[in-house]
Amino acid sequence: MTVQRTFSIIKPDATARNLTGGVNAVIEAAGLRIVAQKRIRMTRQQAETFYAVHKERPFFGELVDFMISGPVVVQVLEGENAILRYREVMGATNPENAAEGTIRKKFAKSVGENSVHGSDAVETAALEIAQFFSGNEIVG
Ligand code: 3AN
Repeated sequence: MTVQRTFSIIKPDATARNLTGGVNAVIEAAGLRIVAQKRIRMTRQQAETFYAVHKERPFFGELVDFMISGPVVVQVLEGENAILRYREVMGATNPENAAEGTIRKKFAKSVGENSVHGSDAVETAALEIAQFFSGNEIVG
């Protein structure tokens, strides 16, 4: 059994529609525990650092503008195989391809405004968590 932590963001399209609780209900029903959570307004610098791997992609500017357009909720989720499990729970990047019952199928508006982010690997999860939380803010 591998208990992991992953980093999650509830994005501005979801906070704008008052869906924080709706997203959290899906997360908790999937057996993931929210061990840290805060609502913040990301700065441009924070968003550019966070999405640095996508810097050369054509949608980078649009993505950063979107992520700073409203409040987000940053979270640490803990559970068995949490990284992969949360990616299953989120569903495909494009909500048109997302499976029934996933967060993106239920709530996402488009491939850009897709309601949630989740880390894709152990290394990125650790880096992303460290960008937004100090150790004493995470209570498992
Ligand atoms: P995921 O969030 O499923 O890991 P990535 O890593 O391919 O997907 O993309 C990161 C973020 O970039 C997505 N969550 C989405 O908000 C945005 N994005 C991806 N593809 C596009 C696109 N074609 N147009 C606009 N935004 C996009």
